[in-house]
Amino acid sequence: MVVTVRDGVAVRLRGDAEHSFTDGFLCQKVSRYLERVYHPERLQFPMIRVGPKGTGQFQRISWDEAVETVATRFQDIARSADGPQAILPYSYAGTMGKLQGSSLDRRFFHRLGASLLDRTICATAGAAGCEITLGTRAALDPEAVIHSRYIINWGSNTSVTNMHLWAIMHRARRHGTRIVTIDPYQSKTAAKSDWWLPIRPGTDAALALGIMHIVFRDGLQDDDYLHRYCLGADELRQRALVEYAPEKVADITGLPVEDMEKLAAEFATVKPALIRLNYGLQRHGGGGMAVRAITCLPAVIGAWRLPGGGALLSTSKLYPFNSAALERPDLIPPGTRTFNMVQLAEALSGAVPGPPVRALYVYNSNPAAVCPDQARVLDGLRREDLFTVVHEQFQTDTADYADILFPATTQLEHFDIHGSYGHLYVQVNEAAIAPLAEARCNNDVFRMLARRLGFEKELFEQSDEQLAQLALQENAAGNGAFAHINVARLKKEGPIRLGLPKDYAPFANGGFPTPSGKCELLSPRLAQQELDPLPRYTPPHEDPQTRPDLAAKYPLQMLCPPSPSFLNSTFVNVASLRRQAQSPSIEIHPCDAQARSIVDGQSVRVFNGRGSFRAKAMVAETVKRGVVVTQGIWWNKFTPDGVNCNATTSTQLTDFGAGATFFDNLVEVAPLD
Ligand SMILES: Nc1nc2c(c(=O)[nH]1)N[C@H]1C(S)=C(S)[C@@H](COP(=O)(O)OP(=O)(O)OC[C@H]3O[C@@H](n4cnc5c(=O)[nH]c(N)nc54)[C@H](O)[C@@H]3O)O[C@H]1N2
Ligand SMILES: Nc1nc2c(c(=O)[nH]1)N[C@H]1C(S)=C(S)[C@@H](COP(=O)(O)OP(=O)(O)OC[C@H]3O[C@@H](n4cnc5c(=O)[nH]c(N)nc54)[C@H](O)[C@@H]3O)O[C@H]1N2
Ligand SMILES: [Mo]
Repeated sequence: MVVTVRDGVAVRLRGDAEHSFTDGFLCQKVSRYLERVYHPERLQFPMIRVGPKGTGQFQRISWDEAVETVATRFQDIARSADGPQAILPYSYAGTMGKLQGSSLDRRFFHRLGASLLDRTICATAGAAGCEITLGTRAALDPEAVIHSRYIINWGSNTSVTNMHLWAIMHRARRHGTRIVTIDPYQSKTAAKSDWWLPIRPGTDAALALGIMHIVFRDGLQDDDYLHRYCLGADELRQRALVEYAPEKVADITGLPVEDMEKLAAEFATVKPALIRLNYGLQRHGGGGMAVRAITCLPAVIGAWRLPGGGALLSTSKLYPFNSAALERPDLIPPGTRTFNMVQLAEALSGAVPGPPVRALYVYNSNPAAVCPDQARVLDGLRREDLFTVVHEQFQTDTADYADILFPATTQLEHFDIHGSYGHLYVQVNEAAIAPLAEARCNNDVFRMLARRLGFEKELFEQSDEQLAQLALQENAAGNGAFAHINVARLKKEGPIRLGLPKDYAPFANGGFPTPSGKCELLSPRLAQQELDPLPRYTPPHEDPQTRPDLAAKYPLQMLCPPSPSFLNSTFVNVASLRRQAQSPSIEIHPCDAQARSIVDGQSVRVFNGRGSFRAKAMVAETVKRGVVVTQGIWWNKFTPDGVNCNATTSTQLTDFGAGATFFDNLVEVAPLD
């Protein structure tokens, strides 16, 4: 972003036309970022709760008072019999900057001896699935996608969630590239693709194995690549041929055999073929295994050989940031317990062994809106004996439950350094304007708290620029990608590409960072854990085929991806974007609507055993029969009945990576009025 400042006021914000990857384009939300910065409801001062918990009534106090209150309470808890592990930090993606996202915060809580947080709400299932097969995240040079000739968007709403990559796909299309989307929902991406394959939710691993069956049956595999660079090709071939015949896969996935035959033949013969797999397909009980199975496919057909061929999930691992130097995990007291962030409901209800959680410190996150099983999360936040600190830009649903509320800076008001999970550039984020009113950045607040608690100066009295330099000292696995990058150059020149070759194709000649050095189609590590060493289909937790008991009450599979107008729950309070998103809705197939006497535009109740929320029915063939889709993530306070879709989602975890299963959710829909 390039910001024009006049007399200390940001007057214009636009994309950086010199940024090689984003090419000057901002998505519609971020192009409205100034409306957030100067929003009349920005939090300006520290505040203390004056009304009952959750009612959002606060009174202004000074920073000194606020810091003193928090530090005293943390100290009391740390010195009590419960000890510091009764304090739980909670953060995620508010800012993904290396400094304001994960540096002094971690140091502070490690030094304090607080409980640890496993940040699983988004990406860990896919990370674990990739790790098993490839030894790292599935990645290739996103700029090389211009060379891809067959592109599968698999559980990826690329045109919305990753529009800069979509622009490249679109350019590739001018050279005849075919774009396919595999998604139970006719997302914007599916609608703009050459072919939409409406798969049944949570069954992607079965489809991947079905494709392998056809490839091996018809001799379309790359035997040379399999022989040189893969482990377990024969075993995988047997598994696919014997257990995943197209007819069986058709029953599981709901896709016709002819479509699978065509997909497999095209994928294996049009070169280079790219699978852009993203997060949608991970949010199911078998999400880790699905990613493991899909990331076997490029090796089977040798797609990694050519630039633009292979699979792309995230480029984050290509950045050798020295996270350990920033976060100092060596400060963690041995034996410290870890909470899974998806299970905040359980953490706050005392279901986890050890001392009760008596203090919660939330920053960069809005759990009251984004966490699953919302009713139980809110019950926890309502606990009178829980001391909750929230550091926020706005009075979100979570901020309503704070005891102490700190005002946070926006991206325009603080310094940071950024990698990416969608391209290969490093950049610094310089402050364009001074912090508004009394807002402070995350690191400044941890510096103040550390000072008050008497923590070591050498740990906390480092400037953000010094921390940025530390971040660029490559970690142990460093590959020289930062060799030519330093803070001074970043400030002067803007975004700099990692030191990786043009059209970087990491596995063109094997070199997988697994223990065997090969693509592990068969995983000795899984075998050692007495798990199935080969990819397989693992049904969702809540699947009508395997849970007919549950489906008898709640027959519809509900997906709840973010709305194109919002960034998870960020931007929901920007009026122009909220108007665009209209109101919570639920898309339902005409047959399913008719069976329930639901007409288009009608108010309905969506519910299951965990909770319910109101939405407006949109009757259309944009969803597969048996599937409903609601776009999130609304702030509860902007919905008709004060709860969003996470009232129905569950805290069950994925098979690998202990990730969230937001889209693995059986519900029923009933007309209102
Ligand atoms: N505009 C916008 N962009 C964003 C975000 C945002 O909130 N708004 N969030 C950012 C973040 S944090 C993330 S993690 C990424 C997410 O990026 P994506 O993964 O692309 O986004 P989602 O919309 O969550 O999921 C993609 C698609 O997966 C489909 N899907 C759901 N279940 C299944 C399944 O079982 N199989 C298959 N094949 N498809 C399935 C959904 O219908 C959806 O259309 O986007 C980032 N970009
Ligand atoms: N139903 C459903 N739930 C989901 C998802 C879904 O698809 N469906 N997606 C999941 C995914 S992929 C993700 S990544 C999570 C995201 O969950 P969160 O990480 O909670 O993301 P946001 O909802 O964007 O909330 C981030 C908050 O951080 C604040 N913030 C921004 N910058 C700063 C800062 O510098 N300092 C401080 N202190 N605060 C700041 C913003 O104002 C915002 O309120 O949600 C998950 N929840
Ligand atoms: Mo995410």
